Amino acid sequence: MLNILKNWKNQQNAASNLERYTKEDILKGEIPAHIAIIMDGNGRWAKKRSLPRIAGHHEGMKVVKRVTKLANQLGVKVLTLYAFSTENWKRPKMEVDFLMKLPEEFLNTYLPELIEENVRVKIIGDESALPSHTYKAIEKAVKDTEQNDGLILNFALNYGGRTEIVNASKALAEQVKSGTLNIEDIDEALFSKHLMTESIQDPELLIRTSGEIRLSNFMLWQVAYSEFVFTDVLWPDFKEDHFLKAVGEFQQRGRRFGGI
Ligand code: V07
Repeated sequence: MLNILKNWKNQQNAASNLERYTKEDILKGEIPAHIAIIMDGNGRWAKKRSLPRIAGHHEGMKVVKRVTKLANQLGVKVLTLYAFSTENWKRPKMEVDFLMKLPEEFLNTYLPELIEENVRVKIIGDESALPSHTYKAIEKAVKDTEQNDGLILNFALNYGGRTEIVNASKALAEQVKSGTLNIEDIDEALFSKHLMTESIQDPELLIRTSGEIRLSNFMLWQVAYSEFVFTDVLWPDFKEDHFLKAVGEFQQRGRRFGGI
């Protein structure tokens, strides 16, 4: 009985924000193996400071490195970050051009450290449509980190969730048409293998920053059973404390998969 009361009290403290989660606290609980993040609020962060939107994107890039380092220290296996959606091409050309230079700047600055930290870089999304300078830098990073078996830093770049599902359907339809696959053998496991995440497990935790409460076409299939944590913090302000708090919130939730 005493334990029940203690647990209840701990939960109340955590829920009421009284408690600051430390890395040590978080490491005592279940660490989500895969965390996905919609890094929103870069433009708004810049606007608040009367800076151009690109200044927000640039600041956001630095946060990517900090969060990657902490996720790796916590023992997270996969960190998927929504860096550029298929809809983002509609932004002003100048902003798109700037965004397409960020992967190179990020890798020029941080790739040696990522290698040091045993991080493996992966990409989901249609890379073929990226400018060749962007594509080449990313491919080099993917290749240079192929042997690393620490955290997988998975960037969603020119990614769209519906297109991903449509493409998986097309691939399976082709196999049925050519007689190499029976319709009866299509199940969720096989379908999953034809998504761009392939062998990567589904995220247990999805975080979206900046107060927007929607999915925006991100990992539609994969987040079927994920816990969602939404925070008002803008991505460039999202620091270690906020990341620990999101994981702490995940740890407080009872995960049931529709069972009891
Ligand atoms: C981008 C910074 C983070 C906030 C969200 C938008 C702006 C890192 C990358 C990146 C991508 C691939 C890669 C290495 C780094 C990136 C874009 C935008 C397009 F291999 N941050 N970041 N790519 N932002």
